[in-house]
Amino acid sequence: MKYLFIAGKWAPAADDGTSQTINPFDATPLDTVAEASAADVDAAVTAAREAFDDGPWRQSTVTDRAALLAKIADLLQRDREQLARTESLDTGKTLNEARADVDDTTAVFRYYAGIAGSHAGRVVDPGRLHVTSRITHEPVGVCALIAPWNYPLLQISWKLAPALAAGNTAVIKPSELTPLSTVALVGLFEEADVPPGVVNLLLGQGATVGQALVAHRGVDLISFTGGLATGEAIMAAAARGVRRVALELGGKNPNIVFDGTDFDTVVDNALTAAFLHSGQVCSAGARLIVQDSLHDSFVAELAARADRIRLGRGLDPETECGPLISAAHRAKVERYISLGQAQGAELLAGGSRPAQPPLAQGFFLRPTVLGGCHRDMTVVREEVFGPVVTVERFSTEDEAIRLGNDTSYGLAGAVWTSDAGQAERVAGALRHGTVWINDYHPYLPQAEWGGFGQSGIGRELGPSGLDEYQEKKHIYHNTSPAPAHWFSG
Ligand code: TXE
Repeated sequence: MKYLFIAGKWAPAADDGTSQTINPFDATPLDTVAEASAADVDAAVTAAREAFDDGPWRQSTVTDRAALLAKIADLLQRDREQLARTESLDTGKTLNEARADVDDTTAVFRYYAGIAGSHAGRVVDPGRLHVTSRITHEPVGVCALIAPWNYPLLQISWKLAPALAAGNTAVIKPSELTPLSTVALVGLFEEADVPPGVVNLLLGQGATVGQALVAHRGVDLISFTGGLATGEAIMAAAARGVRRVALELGGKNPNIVFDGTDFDTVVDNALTAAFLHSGQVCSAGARLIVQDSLHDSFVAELAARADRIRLGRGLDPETECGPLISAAHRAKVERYISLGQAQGAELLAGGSRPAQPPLAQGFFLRPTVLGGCHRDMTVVREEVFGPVVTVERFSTEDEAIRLGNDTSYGLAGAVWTSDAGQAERVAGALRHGTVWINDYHPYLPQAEWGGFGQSGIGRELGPSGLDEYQEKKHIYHNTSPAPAHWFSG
């Protein structure tokens, strides 16, 4: 049984509500989890509010906060194997990927521990005598941090580490589908003696617990990663009271391949771009855009290799791709595949569920390649978030750029070319928050991550990821006050 963590204490829901978390590999129950009530949401926000307004945390130094984050990084590494196992069971992803997630999470805590003290305000030269002027960085207050199910541990940490580095308090809510690694992370905070109320954990459904959390007027800032429709609803909720909001809402990411690059390298990376974690990645290279002269051989090899991807249990070292997160999500992905075919796409690989046991019990879907695609197809325009890659073709550089930018999203994209000038031209022209040249998927804690267009608002990671959680205050000090003489009376 997993509990809520409010004001430094683990507790069941006030009304004793619970739910089950499910193993997507075989649809069996994994654990029972408290399902927070409205009273719990209020208690968590109140605890965070009191810790921010009156608790010892407000008096903490940046050195204290950096030490806490560094301690969490150490504990994450101590528990690496166990955390990776938990994440793999809960999400279905491979153990290797889950280990990489724990390492990336550790790196994020270390990064913000490192820059917390150096990301200070500044002294301003006011250009006049008897005045000193400075900009100070201050925490925003109580932060509601809401994470999705594809990278549970990592996504919450991209928010929590900078929020705490800046001196905020937090109420965190993982996805109801994958709460287990976040519960473990909060356990590490407890072990590291985080003061009560600084980190609070709510568990439960988005439509009830998430919604009550973002509507709560004790919350000063909401940071959310998830789907577009939910992001729009959260932005509307944040408008009440003009609360700060940061959103990461996924993408429809172009992966542009020019002729002349090493064939095997590009095919191999196109598979990783599209099918890592069964394509349930906000930056997945789900939209392949391939130059005419290369197109046919490229697509044939891609489809052949997609067919050979080994599906299985995340904990099995032979597995290359796990299941999708839920039956409902798989059904949504399947609808996109059918719609794509109805609109003229050609099914070149996958498109069906594996029939053999034990995979037939879980939420598996075979890696799917759709050829002959064009921009008007729904499957090309909307985020599918599954193991589905669509292939379009182009002939000129201008056409590739036009296609790459022909999306209402703008999270990430890649260009593969052996021409350095072309690489820079295309990367410069793409309207996406991250552009990879001759690579796909790597990111750095030091480098900003976020989207143009409807991929979101704000940036995570890098110094901007800390800025999100800070107010900037100008302090103007007149050291020799005198009458202003605006009024004579
Ligand atoms: O996510 P939701 P869903 C995309 C992907 C997917 C679609 C829907 O295309 O198919 O989103 O996925 C909480 N107020 N991404 O429905 O609903 C919820 O409990 C406050 C992209 O699973 O956005 C969970 O913690 N919170 C993506 C979190 O929001 C609410 C990652 C995400 O759930 C809420 C995942 C509400 N009204 C899906 N409703 C990415 N950007 O990486 C839900 N939640």
